[in-house]
Amino acid sequence: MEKTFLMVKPDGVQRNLVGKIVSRFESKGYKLAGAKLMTISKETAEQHYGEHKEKPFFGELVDFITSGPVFAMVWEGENVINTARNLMGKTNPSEAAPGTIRGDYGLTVGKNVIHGSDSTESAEREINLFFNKEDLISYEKQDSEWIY
Ligand code: RTP
Ligand code: MG
Repeated sequence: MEKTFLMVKPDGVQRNLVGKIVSRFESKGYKLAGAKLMTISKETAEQHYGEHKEKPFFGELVDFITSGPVFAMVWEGENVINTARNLMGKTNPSEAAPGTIRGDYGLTVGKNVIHGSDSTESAEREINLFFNKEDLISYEKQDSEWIY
Protein backbone atom coordinates (compact mmCIF):
# COMPACT_ATOMS: atom_id res chain seq x y z
CA MET A 1 0.00 0.00 0.00
CA GLU A 2 1.24 3.50 -0.86
CA LYS A 3 2.77 5.49 1.99
CA THR A 4 3.53 9.18 2.43
CA PHE A 5 5.48 11.27 4.89
CA LEU A 6 3.57 14.16 6.50
CA MET A 7 4.85 16.52 9.15
CA VAL A 8 3.14 19.18 11.25
CA LYS A 9 5.68 22.00 11.12
CA PRO A 10 6.80 23.96 14.22
CA ASP A 11 4.08 26.59 13.74
CA GLY A 12 1.38 23.89 13.74
CA VAL A 13 2.75 22.32 16.94
CA GLN A 14 3.06 25.71 18.68
CA ARG A 15 -0.52 26.55 17.71
CA ASN A 16 -1.93 23.24 19.03
CA LEU A 17 -3.05 22.06 15.60
CA VAL A 18 -1.61 18.51 15.79
CA GLY A 19 -4.92 16.90 16.78
CA LYS A 20 -6.94 18.74 14.15
CA ILE A 21 -4.45 17.82 11.42
CA VAL A 22 -4.26 14.15 12.42
CA SER A 23 -8.05 14.13 12.47
CA ARG A 24 -8.27 15.26 8.82
CA PHE A 25 -6.34 12.24 7.60
CA GLU A 26 -8.13 9.84 9.94
CA SER A 27 -11.50 11.16 8.81
CA LYS A 28 -10.53 10.86 5.17
CA GLY A 29 -9.96 7.17 5.84
CA TYR A 30 -6.18 6.80 5.67
CA LYS A 31 -4.25 4.61 8.07
CA LEU A 32 -1.57 5.87 10.43
CA ALA A 33 1.57 3.74 10.20
CA GLY A 34 3.85 5.75 12.49
CA ALA A 35 4.13 9.09 14.29
CA LYS A 36 6.44 10.94 16.64
CA LEU A 37 7.02 14.35 18.15
CA MET A 38 10.64 15.26 17.50
CA THR A 39 13.10 18.05 16.91
CA ILE A 40 15.02 18.02 13.63
CA SER A 41 18.78 18.51 13.48
CA LYS A 42 20.20 21.05 11.03
CA GLU A 43 21.79 18.18 9.05
CA THR A 44 18.50 16.31 8.71
CA ALA A 45 16.67 19.51 7.75
CA GLU A 46 19.25 20.26 5.05
CA GLN A 47 18.89 16.73 3.70
CA HIS A 48 15.10 16.81 3.85
CA TYR A 49 14.90 20.10 1.94
CA GLY A 50 17.97 19.35 -0.24
CA GLU A 51 16.05 20.09 -3.46
CA HIS A 52 15.80 23.75 -2.32
CA LYS A 53 19.51 24.17 -1.49
CA GLU A 54 20.03 26.90 -4.08
CA LYS A 55 16.83 28.83 -3.32
CA PRO A 56 17.05 32.19 -1.57
CA PHE A 57 14.73 31.00 1.21
CA PHE A 58 16.75 27.84 2.01
CA GLY A 59 18.46 29.22 5.15
CA GLU A 60 15.20 30.58 6.50
CA LEU A 61 13.44 27.29 5.76
CA VAL A 62 16.06 25.23 7.62
CA ASP A 63 16.08 27.68 10.56
CA PHE A 64 12.30 27.51 10.83
CA ILE A 65 11.91 23.74 10.57
CA THR A 66 14.55 23.28 13.30
CA SER A 67 13.10 26.04 15.54
CA GLY A 68 10.87 23.76 17.62
CA PRO A 69 9.26 20.33 17.72
CA VAL A 70 7.54 18.88 14.67
CA PHE A 71 5.05 16.01 14.52
CA ALA A 72 6.31 13.51 11.95
CA MET A 73 3.89 10.93 10.53
CA VAL A 74 3.61 8.16 7.97
CA TRP A 75 0.15 7.61 6.46
CA GLU A 76 -0.95 4.80 4.23
CA GLY A 77 -3.66 4.29 1.59
CA GLU A 78 -4.35 4.20 -2.12
CA ASN A 79 -3.05 7.36 -3.82
CA VAL A 80 -2.28 8.90 -0.40
CA ILE A 81 0.69 10.95 -1.69
CA ASN A 82 -1.32 13.07 -4.12
CA THR A 83 -4.50 13.13 -2.10
CA ALA A 84 -2.69 14.33 1.03
CA ARG A 85 -1.19 17.16 -1.05
CA ASN A 86 -4.70 18.11 -2.15
CA LEU A 87 -5.96 18.03 1.44
CA MET A 88 -3.01 20.24 2.45
CA GLY A 89 -3.70 22.87 -0.20
CA LYS A 90 -1.35 25.15 -2.12
CA THR A 91 2.07 25.99 -0.68
CA ASN A 92 1.11 29.64 -0.11
CA PRO A 93 -1.78 29.71 2.40
CA SER A 94 -3.14 32.88 0.82
CA GLU A 95 -3.74 30.87 -2.38
CA ALA A 96 -4.85 27.66 -0.64
CA ALA A 97 -8.56 26.93 -0.91
CA PRO A 98 -10.79 27.10 2.17
CA GLY A 99 -11.33 23.60 3.50
CA THR A 100 -7.68 22.65 2.94
CA ILE A 101 -5.32 22.53 5.91
CA ARG A 102 -3.20 25.43 4.69
CA GLY A 103 -6.30 27.34 3.55
CA ASP A 104 -7.87 27.01 6.97
CA TYR A 105 -4.84 27.32 9.28
CA GLY A 106 -1.79 28.59 7.36
CA LEU A 107 -0.62 32.19 7.62
CA THR A 108 2.34 32.75 5.30
CA VAL A 109 4.32 30.73 2.75
CA GLY A 110 7.01 30.20 5.39
CA LYS A 111 4.56 29.26 8.14
CA ASN A 112 2.25 26.94 6.24
CA VAL A 113 1.64 24.40 9.01
CA ILE A 114 2.30 21.11 7.23
CA HIS A 115 4.74 19.31 4.95
CA GLY A 116 3.81 16.44 2.64
CA SER A 117 5.88 14.32 0.24
CA ASP A 118 5.34 15.28 -3.39
CA SER A 119 6.21 12.01 -5.21
CA THR A 120 6.77 8.31 -4.60
CA GLU A 121 10.54 8.92 -4.65
CA SER A 122 10.41 11.74 -2.10
CA ALA A 123 7.97 9.76 0.10
CA GLU A 124 10.38 6.84 0.26
CA ARG A 125 13.37 9.08 0.87
CA GLU A 126 11.61 11.13 3.58
CA ILE A 127 10.13 8.10 5.38
CA ASN A 128 13.61 6.56 5.55
CA LEU A 129 15.13 9.85 6.71
CA PHE A 130 12.73 10.26 9.64
CA PHE A 131 11.71 6.72 10.65
CA ASN A 132 13.42 3.41 11.39
CA LYS A 133 11.70 0.45 9.77
CA GLU A 134 10.70 -0.98 13.17
CA ASP A 135 8.88 2.27 14.04
CA LEU A 136 6.34 1.70 11.25
CA ILE A 137 3.45 -0.52 12.21
CA SER A 138 1.65 -2.75 9.76
CA TYR A 139 -1.80 -3.80 10.97
CA GLU A 140 -5.19 -4.86 9.68
CA LYS A 141 -8.38 -3.02 10.61
CA GLN A 142 -11.08 -5.04 8.93
CA ASP A 143 -11.44 -7.56 6.17
CA SER A 144 -12.43 -4.97 3.59
CA GLU A 145 -10.80 -3.59 0.46
CA TRP A 146 -11.94 -0.03 1.08
CA ILE A 147 -11.15 0.44 4.78
CA TYR A 148 -7.42 1.14 4.85
P1 RTP B 1 6.61 21.28 1.68
O1 RTP B 1 7.80 20.71 0.91
O2 RTP B 1 7.01 21.94 2.97
O3 RTP B 1 5.54 20.24 1.85
O4 RTP B 1 5.94 22.41 0.81
P2 RTP B 1 5.61 22.39 -0.74
O5 RTP B 1 6.03 21.09 -1.34
O6 RTP B 1 4.20 22.79 -0.89
O7 RTP B 1 6.51 23.55 -1.27
P3 RTP B 1 8.05 23.52 -1.73
O8 RTP B 1 8.14 24.17 -3.05
O9 RTP B 1 8.62 22.14 -1.59
O10 RTP B 1 8.72 24.47 -0.67
C1 RTP B 1 9.13 23.99 0.58
C2 RTP B 1 8.78 25.01 1.64
O11 RTP B 1 9.60 26.14 1.47
C3 RTP B 1 8.90 27.29 1.89
N1 RTP B 1 8.91 28.27 0.82
N2 RTP B 1 9.18 29.52 1.01
N3 RTP B 1 9.70 32.30 0.62
C4 RTP B 1 9.30 31.55 -0.40
O12 RTP B 1 9.11 32.01 -1.50
C5 RTP B 1 9.08 30.13 -0.18
N4 RTP B 1 8.75 29.25 -1.10
C6 RTP B 1 8.65 28.06 -0.47
C7 RTP B 1 7.48 26.88 2.22
O13 RTP B 1 7.34 26.81 3.62
C8 RTP B 1 7.35 25.53 1.57
O14 RTP B 1 6.43 24.72 2.27
MG1 MG C 1 7.95 20.26 -1.09
